[in-house]
Amino acid sequence: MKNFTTVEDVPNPPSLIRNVEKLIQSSTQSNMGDGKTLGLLFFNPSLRTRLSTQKAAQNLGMDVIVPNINSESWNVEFEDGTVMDGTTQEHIKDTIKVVSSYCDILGVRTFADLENAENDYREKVLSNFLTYSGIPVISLESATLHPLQSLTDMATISNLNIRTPKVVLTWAPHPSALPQAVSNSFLEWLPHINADPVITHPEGYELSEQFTDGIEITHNQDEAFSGADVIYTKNWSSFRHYGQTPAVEQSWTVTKEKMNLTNNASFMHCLPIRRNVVATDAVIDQSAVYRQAKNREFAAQAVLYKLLEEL
Ligand code: SN0
Repeated sequence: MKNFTTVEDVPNPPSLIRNVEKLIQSSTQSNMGDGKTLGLLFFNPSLRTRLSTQKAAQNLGMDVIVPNINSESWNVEFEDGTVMDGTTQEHIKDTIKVVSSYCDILGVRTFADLENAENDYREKVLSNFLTYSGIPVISLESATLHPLQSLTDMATISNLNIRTPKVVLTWAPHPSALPQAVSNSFLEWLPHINADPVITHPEGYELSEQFTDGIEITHNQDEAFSGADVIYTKNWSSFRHYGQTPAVEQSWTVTKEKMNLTNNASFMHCLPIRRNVVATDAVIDQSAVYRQAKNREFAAQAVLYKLLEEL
């Protein structure tokens, strides 16, 4: 494996998912990463991704450097050919070339601007890292995908040991516009485990067909929840009316009453979660979210291991 930015970078996704499951069942450490340095660059906030990836690197004996790029560094210019006589001081190309010269693997969290679908979906910022770093790149969430989260989610679902679980991806409310990255990525990885997927969202919140092709979609959340084994909850803004948040009539908040329609389903969410907006306290407090968050460490460890093997 050369990079980890999409499931398409992974030669054998089921095998990588199994490696994460093995670490979930029995965590291990190794000296595979001795003398190697992981750099982590965050252009958007992070708690779990940052800490779990640092911890994973430590488990493999790596050193980690995490520059605070937003507040303690120069303002980064992302546009090519700009006359930089304004507020930006350093071009992204230069940042990448310099930071990668200190590292063996580079992780980066970019962001969706949610204004121009074309820019986001061609991964305008992340693609610079693939072009200029010269070392393996791990996506710590990009404009349109979050592969470390999805790898975690697949292993967490597989680890439930349900033969073909009914897995529901449900839209839920949120006070601001969020990217489609977590949901796109979840759908991109799902074919690599045994699952019977259903997507439910209000009209106007269709995801890109690139990710939903062939999957059952219903606007009736109750119907989707019926008999479900996993309720994977996420808000996203509209893809078609890019970044917009059209009004929704009925309540899509995940409640105890809705969870009662399921087959005692595990409630999953990538966190951070807006309590009593996305789901109620009662749902979150009895959910799989903390297990899921812990499993982020094992997903990052399995990915780093694979990249280290090929250095
Ligand atoms: C991010 C997202 O992609 O939806 C990160 C998820 C791992 N979530 C948020 O930005 C939540 C922000 C908020 O206002 O609650």
